Amino acid sequence: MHMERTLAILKPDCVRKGLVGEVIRRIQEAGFVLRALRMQQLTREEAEGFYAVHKGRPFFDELTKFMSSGPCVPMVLEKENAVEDFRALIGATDPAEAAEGTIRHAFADNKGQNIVHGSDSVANGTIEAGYFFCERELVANGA
Ligand code: FUP
Repeated sequence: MHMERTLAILKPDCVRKGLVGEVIRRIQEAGFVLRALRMQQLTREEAEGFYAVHKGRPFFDELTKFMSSGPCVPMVLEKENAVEDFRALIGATDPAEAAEGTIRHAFADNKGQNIVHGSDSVANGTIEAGYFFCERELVANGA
């Protein structure tokens, strides 16, 4: 069995809507193990750094303003096939296109404010986890 890690972020809209517990419940119910988690408000610069691949895109300003607008909850999740399975659990970027039963379909308002982030590849999962957590913050036996 090959364990994989992904970086998830419960975005500021998730926190504002009081959905942190409900979304974590769904994540754990789907078999993901929490290896690290904290609440943190990103500065605008940190949000720009995290989303640097989208720099120059028309939605970049709105996205980084939103992501720094309140506390978020970054977390490192572990599971077999974590990256792909987590993206299936959260659904398409645009909640209007997200499948029924997914987290974004249930809770997201629009493509910009879509409740949760999930890494899009194993390589990016490692890079993104490192953006938020150092190795000693990852617990050996998560929940
Ligand atoms: P995802 O991998 O599903 O988070 O989506 P992307 O990496 O394509 O986009 C990252 C974030 O940019 C999204 F969560 C929201 C924002 N975005 C927009 O606001 N408008 C778009 O057209 C595309 C993305």
